[in-house]
Amino acid sequence: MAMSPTAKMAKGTGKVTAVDKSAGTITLDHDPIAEAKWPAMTMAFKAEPSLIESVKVGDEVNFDIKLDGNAGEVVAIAKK
Ligand SMILES: [Cu+2]
Repeated sequence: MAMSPTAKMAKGTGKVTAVDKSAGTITLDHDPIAEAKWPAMTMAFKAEPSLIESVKVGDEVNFDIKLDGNAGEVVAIAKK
């Protein structure tokens, strides 16, 4: 998959508040992410099915995201 010129990586921490396998998303109540200039918020991220299946609602997690504008894709996620 081609990465856009604006895509960059960031690390974050937070809590899983929803997982949606059909939509292909993980919703995270995340702490501030300096690389994205984001305050703490709850938002949905795209993620591969194997990552979506690796977490459940309520998990406290560390994650890596690929940023593209105001959207992000989770590329790695692990329980704290
Ligand atoms: Cu956010």
